[in-house]
Amino acid sequence: MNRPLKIGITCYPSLGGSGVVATELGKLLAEKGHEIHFITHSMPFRLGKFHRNIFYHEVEVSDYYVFRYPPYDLSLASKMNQVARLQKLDLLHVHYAVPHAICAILAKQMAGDDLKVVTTLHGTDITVLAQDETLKDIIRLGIRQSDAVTAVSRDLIRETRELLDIQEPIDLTYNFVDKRIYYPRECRDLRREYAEPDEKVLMHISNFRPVKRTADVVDIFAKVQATTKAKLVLVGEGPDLPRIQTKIQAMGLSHRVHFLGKQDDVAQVISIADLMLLPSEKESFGLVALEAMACGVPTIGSQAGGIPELVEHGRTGFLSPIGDTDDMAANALKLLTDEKLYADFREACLQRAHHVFCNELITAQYEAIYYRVLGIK
Ligand code: GMT
Repeated sequence: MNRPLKIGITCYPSLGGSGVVATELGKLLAEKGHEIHFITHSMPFRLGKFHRNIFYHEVEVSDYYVFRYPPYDLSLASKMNQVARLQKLDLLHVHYAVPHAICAILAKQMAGDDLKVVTTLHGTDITVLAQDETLKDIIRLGIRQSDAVTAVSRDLIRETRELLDIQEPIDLTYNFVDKRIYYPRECRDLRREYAEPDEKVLMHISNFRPVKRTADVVDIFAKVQATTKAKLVLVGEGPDLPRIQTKIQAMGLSHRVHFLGKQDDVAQVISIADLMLLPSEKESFGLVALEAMACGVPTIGSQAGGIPELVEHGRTGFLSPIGDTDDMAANALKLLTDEKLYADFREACLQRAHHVFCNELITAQYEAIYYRVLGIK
């Protein structure tokens, strides 16, 4: 084995799939003997208990009275530089291009060229922010100046090239699940709290932002429950949630829907589901569909972004054009009413999640990238 590395990781610690992937990656790298330094504005929410080899450095932002806007980006860059020098970091691995890649580039300018920068693109940093003319050039700079750039799907690589005219290589590193955490859990008691034994459970987990098309989730469910006894379990919070609650009430479906709010241990919750719904408008990967897959739960979703790279249509789920809730509901019913078909899909889900998107494989890909940028053979 090559020598253990000292790696600084920056991510959005309290938010979404990118924070989850960055934190889980840090934990796995630490288990393999690398020294991991999280440099973030608060403790990453999935970090949990004490881990040997993992350190947390909080970014404090100056609130000096002349600043109209506290300069978080500059404080982060300074902290990255400080930690890099004091801890003799080999590299900074930043998740999300803005502002993290730019801050890392600044830190590298302060710390010296030996400090390498690896940037992972997760989706909205490109698919939404790179369309904003005020941010486009700075995102392009962050990508071009990084020593390596990775993206979580082929589709995201394609979109990055198209939107930002990037010619430099971008490594494909799919997201992963830790199979020690995501597997079909025994959940009979928990399931009984949400559904009768003869009812199917459809689930949606997200940040309830417009790109998730949560109104489609409700429409799919409404069509499914018209012919099959079913419950809908909604997990997460976000700006569209109140609108969705109103819609559910107006459709007379309140007694069939459970709102669980934000949950940390989604592995436990997912295991009660028969189907995961992911009808997004944009989705560079769709981590939740992978988490579901690893628990043996097929996804009914849209063909957006990177979802087709993850969910094999007709094997581990069914994908339809964005907004086609009739087709999505028909696919859901096809699976829910055919026990043999469902069992085949479930088995295919477990195989695919544990073999194609497993933690060992993807962690090793990241390690190979680190050694490559450091020139270690
Ligand atoms: O889903 C979100 O909007 C949150 C966002 C994030 O920054 O965590 O998710 C993005 O990164 C995830 C992890 O790589 C991907 O699984 C999501 O598909 C991606 N979201 C979008 O592309 C909309």
